[in-house]
Amino acid sequence: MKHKVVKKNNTLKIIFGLTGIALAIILIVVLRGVALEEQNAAASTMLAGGLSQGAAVGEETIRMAVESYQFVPNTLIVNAGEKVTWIVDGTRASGCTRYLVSQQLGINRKLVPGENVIEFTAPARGAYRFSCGMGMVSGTINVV
Ligand SMILES: [Cu+2]
Repeated sequence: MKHKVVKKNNTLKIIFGLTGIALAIILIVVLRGVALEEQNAAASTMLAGGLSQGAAVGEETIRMAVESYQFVPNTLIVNAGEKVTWIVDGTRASGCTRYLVSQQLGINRKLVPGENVIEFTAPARGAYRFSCGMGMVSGTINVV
C-alpha cells in the first residue's frame, strides 16, 4: 500500500513537471512571436515613411496620367505636411484636360506631352478636388 502511494505521487510529480515544461515552451514561443511582430511592425513603419521609394522622409511622389477625358487614377492619397511631387503624364491630354487646376491646392498648370512635375506641400487632412480647365473632368487628392 505505502509503496503504491509513493509511486502515485511520483507519477503526479512527473505529470506536473511535464506540464510546467510544456507551458514554459509555449510561453517562450509566444514571447518570441510578439518580439518578431514588433520588429516587423518597426520595419514596415520605416518603409511606409517613404524609404521604400528612395525618397527622404517627409517627401513623397504620386503619379497620374490624363487618359481620354479622365484622370488615372482619379483618387490620390498623400500624408499631411509632406512635400509632394506630383508627376502627371500629359501625353494623351487634349482640349481642356491640357489644364490641371486645383484652387484649393493653388495649382493651375498647362500640361505638356510627357511628364509634368508639380510640387506642393500637402495641407491639413481633407479631400482636395482638382479638375481640368473647365471643371468637367475631376479627381480628388485625399490628405490623410
Ligand atoms: Cu474639361
